[in-house]
Amino acid sequence: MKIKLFILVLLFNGLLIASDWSFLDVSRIGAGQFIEKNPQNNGKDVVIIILDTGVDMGVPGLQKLPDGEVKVIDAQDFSGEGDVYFDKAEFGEENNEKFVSAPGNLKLYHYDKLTLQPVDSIFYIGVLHEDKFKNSVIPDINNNGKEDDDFGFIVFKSKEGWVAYIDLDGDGNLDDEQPVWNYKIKHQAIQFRGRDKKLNKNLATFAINIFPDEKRINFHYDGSSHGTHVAGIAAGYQLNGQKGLNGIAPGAKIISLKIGDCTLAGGATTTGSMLEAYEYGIEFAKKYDGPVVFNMSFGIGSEIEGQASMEFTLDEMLLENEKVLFCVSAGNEGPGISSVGLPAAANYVLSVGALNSKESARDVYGANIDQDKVFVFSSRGGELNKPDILTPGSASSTVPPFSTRENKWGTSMASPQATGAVALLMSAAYHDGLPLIGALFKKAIINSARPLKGYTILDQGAGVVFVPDAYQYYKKYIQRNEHKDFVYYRIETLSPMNEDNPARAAYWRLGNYLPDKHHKQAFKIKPEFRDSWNADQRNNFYRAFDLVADKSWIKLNKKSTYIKGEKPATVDVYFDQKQLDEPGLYTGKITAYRKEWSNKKMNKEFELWCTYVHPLFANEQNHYTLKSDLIKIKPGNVHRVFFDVPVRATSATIHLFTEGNKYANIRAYVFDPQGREIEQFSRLSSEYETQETIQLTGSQLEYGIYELDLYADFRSEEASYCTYLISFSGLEVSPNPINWLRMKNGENPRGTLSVFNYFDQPVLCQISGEISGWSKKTHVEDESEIYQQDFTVGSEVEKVEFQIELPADVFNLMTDFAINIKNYEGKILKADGLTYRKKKIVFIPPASGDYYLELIPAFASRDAQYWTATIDENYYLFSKANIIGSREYFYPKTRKQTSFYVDGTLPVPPSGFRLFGNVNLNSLDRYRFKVIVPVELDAELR
Ligand SMILES: [Ca+2]
Ligand SMILES: [Ca+2]
Ligand SMILES: [Ca+2]
Repeated sequence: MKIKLFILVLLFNGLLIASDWSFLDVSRIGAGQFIEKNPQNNGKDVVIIILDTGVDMGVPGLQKLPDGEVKVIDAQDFSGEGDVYFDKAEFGEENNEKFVSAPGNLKLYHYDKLTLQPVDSIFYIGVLHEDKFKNSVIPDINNNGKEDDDFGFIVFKSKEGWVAYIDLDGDGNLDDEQPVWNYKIKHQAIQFRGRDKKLNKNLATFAINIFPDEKRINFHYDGSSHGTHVAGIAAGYQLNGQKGLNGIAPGAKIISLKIGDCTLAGGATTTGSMLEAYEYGIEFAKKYDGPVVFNMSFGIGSEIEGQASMEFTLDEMLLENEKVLFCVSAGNEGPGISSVGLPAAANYVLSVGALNSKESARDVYGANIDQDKVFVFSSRGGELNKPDILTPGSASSTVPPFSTRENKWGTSMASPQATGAVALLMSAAYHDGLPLIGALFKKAIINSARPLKGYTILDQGAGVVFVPDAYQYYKKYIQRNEHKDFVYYRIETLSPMNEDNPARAAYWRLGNYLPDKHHKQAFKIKPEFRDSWNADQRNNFYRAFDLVADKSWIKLNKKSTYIKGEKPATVDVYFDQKQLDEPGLYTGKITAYRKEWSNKKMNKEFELWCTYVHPLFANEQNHYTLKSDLIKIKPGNVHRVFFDVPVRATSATIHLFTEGNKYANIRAYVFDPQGREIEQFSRLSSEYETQETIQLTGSQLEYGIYELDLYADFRSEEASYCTYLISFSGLEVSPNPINWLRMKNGENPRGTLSVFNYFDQPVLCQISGEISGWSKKTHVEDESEIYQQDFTVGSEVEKVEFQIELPADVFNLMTDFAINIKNYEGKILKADGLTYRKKKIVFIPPASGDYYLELIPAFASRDAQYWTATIDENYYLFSKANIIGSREYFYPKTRKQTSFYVDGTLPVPPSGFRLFGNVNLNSLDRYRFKVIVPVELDAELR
């Protein structure tokens, strides 16, 4: 009977509801089916709080709820982007026309003709200069062809409260304008306008908030389209005016909390903006008599997994506010493992990875994949038991009118799917009179998720969300009173990869070593009690679990365990090395079920994740060369290769080859031992690039296990084939760096090198190089909100490269770190930001002249904003001085001296700078490698 009903529902859905709209897929997670069955549980009475770049409440799809009421009920800006300050106005009169004015030239006429007047005769006046938007994508906010309009406004306290009149058409008159209130009072969406009505199109929507105590008004808007897109996925209703084209929870209301400044790259957060937005949202949730869920499609890379300041704060907030739940995008730093971002690594948030569903792949991208895939970019777990789940990570959704990018992919698109799912569950629970517990919604979603075949837990967590099942689980949890006795679990275990910081999963990526019988790995499972529990409840807490490992190589010291009071349970494990002989990635988990119930997936309490990376080893037996057989990769799949960097290796070269006439459309990614991508774009194609080489040397090569990921584009029609060969060299060069040249009048500058070949193969190398230009290193210690460094580019300079590096523990305090290069008109010529603690930025100046570099750290909290960094600036000259060396054999285990000279004269660097360049040892044998030795010449050392 049940099976029949299920089929009927599916057919019914197919005919009538939004499941056909695969551009914004609401079927894959069962949201469409859920609403079809319970139309009142469509998110109604739930408020979704969106922390993003702002939400454009004027676009079709975000204007109203199914019952006709307004959808976006509040809009606040914590980024400071839309702040404008005002002052007390003066009064004047000209040709019998009254005006108020501000110091400077601004005059606003006809204040006396407004319907509302101040209770105390005091007007405040300010001006929004269009110039403020010069670094945004809409520098002409009223579309009149000019980018220097001024929009004056007045603010005063009327008998109905604080109100503003804004000269939206910039004509200096106020009597053609309407009174505007704080957005949440009357939900007024406003637009600036030119005076030619035909040009009043594609305008962004603004909302205001007045802060009289600070003499500040804020203009909230979405200048990037990211937040509007996210809002449409979570809760859009009749997108583009189309009946049936909805987001996941069309009945939910939205609050937009803007944390990203759209004039910074990627809409970066600013100091405190994320935290203040969460605090505002929590205050709202406390007062609101209904369910609240947060979405944050924001984040950066994790340097020390799960140990960032913002992550601790989010976990604390969830412990204190058990009604709510935060959904966070896992990050787009995949497909390497150990790449889940900050703050998605927070323990108690729901971290969401991105699914590429068959239907969306077909209808949005015209791709025919054989099954649902995890999107290649989706961040993966490692030291962390994250991501939690998957939801579709691509969509065509709402965007502001000025934007044409309605199609986007990213975990940013997946997170609002999960948020919408939570909203549906909360809406149903609320209408059914059930208690609302964020952690139990999370548990229901995770336990009912459906794993995707062919993927590890590090790729997908529990798998794909399925709302109808999640609701059955939630009801069951409430029925057995889990809302009264649930606890949070904090899992701690040692991770040697994480130095002295505890990890949340067993993660072994250290070559051959792994926990064995004699050196077991201890997991501690600590209960974290709800703030509302008293001492007795804490002391008397007792809970017992059955432990079940899903892989036979995971060996447990016990079959069950318990927690009593605050004392953690401990579980020791080791890995059976005999079963881990083949190189590759091994993942498995131990699931803990409540002892009093059956070992069904509904009763999962927590999981202990185990990972062992068995790399390929290069050594004398294989002549430090790793060679693959033919590899076949289906469209949308990733083939992972882990390789260990042998001791004494000074370069690693990855060669990729297509095979005969076989098809290939492959993108290669390389991740360092910490899971950070090495930025070297590499594509292998049977049509164009039939061979590719990736060189790792110098600072890009460290000891440890690298991950090479070969990804076949999901839009390909057929499988891709390739082979790889990875070769290492053991040429140790001294001095390193080269910091001295012999200078003699009438002779070329000369240098000498000593080379020792540690490996077992003779190599023939051509020595060459260049003096590229001049450079300077600056150590920054700063506390200001913006750090500025001026620089001058002469006509001899081709490009400037900045390398910015922060200590890991400093990076951990941040939510973003924006980087701008500006000219002295304040125009941003290059905008970027840190994903991890290091980044290289190349600036090609449009002309010689003066510029400045701006570093804008965004700290999680407003206290403790001290930071340090180093900045290397390298000026590359148009005319480089070539370094000429000889061709040399380097025999195994022997040292050899060789020399080189600079062809021509050395450039003269400005004072305070030194010359830089490099000497390369290019091997001439079949598998070319390159050892790069930096040259750094101080003026006095030449
Ligand atoms: Ca304009
Ligand atoms: Ca006007
Ligand atoms: Ca990592």
